[in-house]
Amino acid sequence: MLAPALDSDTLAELLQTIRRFVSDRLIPAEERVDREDEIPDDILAEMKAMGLYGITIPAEFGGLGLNAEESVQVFFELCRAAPAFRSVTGINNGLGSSSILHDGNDGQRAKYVRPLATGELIAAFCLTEPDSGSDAGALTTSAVRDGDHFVLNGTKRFITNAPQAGIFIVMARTDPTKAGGAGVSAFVVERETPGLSVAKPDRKMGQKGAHLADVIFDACRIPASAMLGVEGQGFKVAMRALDRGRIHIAAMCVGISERLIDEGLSYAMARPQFGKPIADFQLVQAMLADSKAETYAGRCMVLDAARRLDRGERVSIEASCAKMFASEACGRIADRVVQIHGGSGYISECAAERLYRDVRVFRLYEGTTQIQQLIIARDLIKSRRAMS
Ligand code: COS
Repeated sequence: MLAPALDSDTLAELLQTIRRFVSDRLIPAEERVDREDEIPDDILAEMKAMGLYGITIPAEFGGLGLNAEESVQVFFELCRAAPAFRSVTGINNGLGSSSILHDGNDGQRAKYVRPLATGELIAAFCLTEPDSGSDAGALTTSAVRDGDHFVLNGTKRFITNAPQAGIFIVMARTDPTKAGGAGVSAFVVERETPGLSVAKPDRKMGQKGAHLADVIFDACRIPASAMLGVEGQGFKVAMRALDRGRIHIAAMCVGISERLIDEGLSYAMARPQFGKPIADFQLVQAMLADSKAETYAGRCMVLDAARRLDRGERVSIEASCAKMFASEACGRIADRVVQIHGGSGYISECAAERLYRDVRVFRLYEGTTQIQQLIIARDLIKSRRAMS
């Protein structure tokens, strides 16, 4: 059981501080970040000073040390701003630090986790490849042992924060005779390692200011001590990290859905048509009500999944349910909020237009909706078979 780090008053105070920071600093910067495709350095510095790179990282490593239930409440607040602000801190709080904390050794934890918590070091998580996306077990990046080293060759694709990252969690095949996830090992690779290069960032639909790029390994020689966990178990390292990460994505969807509802409500109450605010029309009210109900359901799912994680349960089903539901709902809500804005919602100065583009990726990354469906069904069938 991972106990809460804060008493309820201190948590409420922290959430209030983040809510103010989001309203005063992040939301006013959104339009500029979208236009310039860069988050200003002063905002990144404030986020570091507030501990937002280490929300989930234990206090002994310099993080805020929040348990999962507390962390998702922080994400609900933080993610009322454009998701790029959370994405730049996301791998430090999620896939990157959690792989090292849960599967790394003491030396790896001592070396990497503290600078991840402060944001001095940025992590990237390298699973996807040009020919291996949903079928993550088909990855072909190879890690061939050479004495007390491994030599990495291959390309990783769509790697969030690759342009800024100082360390890369890399899943690579150490045993080419084994198919699928078996034969895959995980490594922590430092950016300065010869043979590692990062391509030009990809241009993309939304989440401007958060960057992704290919990471290329060309005869990249790393010490064998860079392995995370046990040889041949790297696929499971990635899957366990994704179980936790998907709860975070679902929490982001809930936060941004709340924001979208605020935007829709403000516009509907201020915009008169046919002699009264459009909020007084029942067809508009139905869109707001459905959006609120779906967001509330997503919030309950995220909190339940987080509590189970804190109790040490395996949460593959709950994480996939929450990620699938909250990301699909968020897509519907963004669409409704553009609809409420009418033509104004199609204009780039409008927050609804930006957020509509930003949230599309939630149904794609850390596993598409269809992959979440496969995981839920796989685990249901597996547990029924185990009972019979
Ligand atoms: N926790 C622990 N172990 C897990 C696990 C989890 N969440 N999920 C799978 N495993 C284990 C399985 O138990 C199995 O172990 P054994 O071989 O010892 O029985 C092994 O890993 C292989 O699992 P499985 O057979 O389910 O693997 P598949 O190749 O069929 O994987 C999915 C299928 C779809 C689950 C996987 O490829 C996936 O998650 N794809 C999406 C990847 C993704 O999200 N990419 C986004 C990029 S990262 S930002």
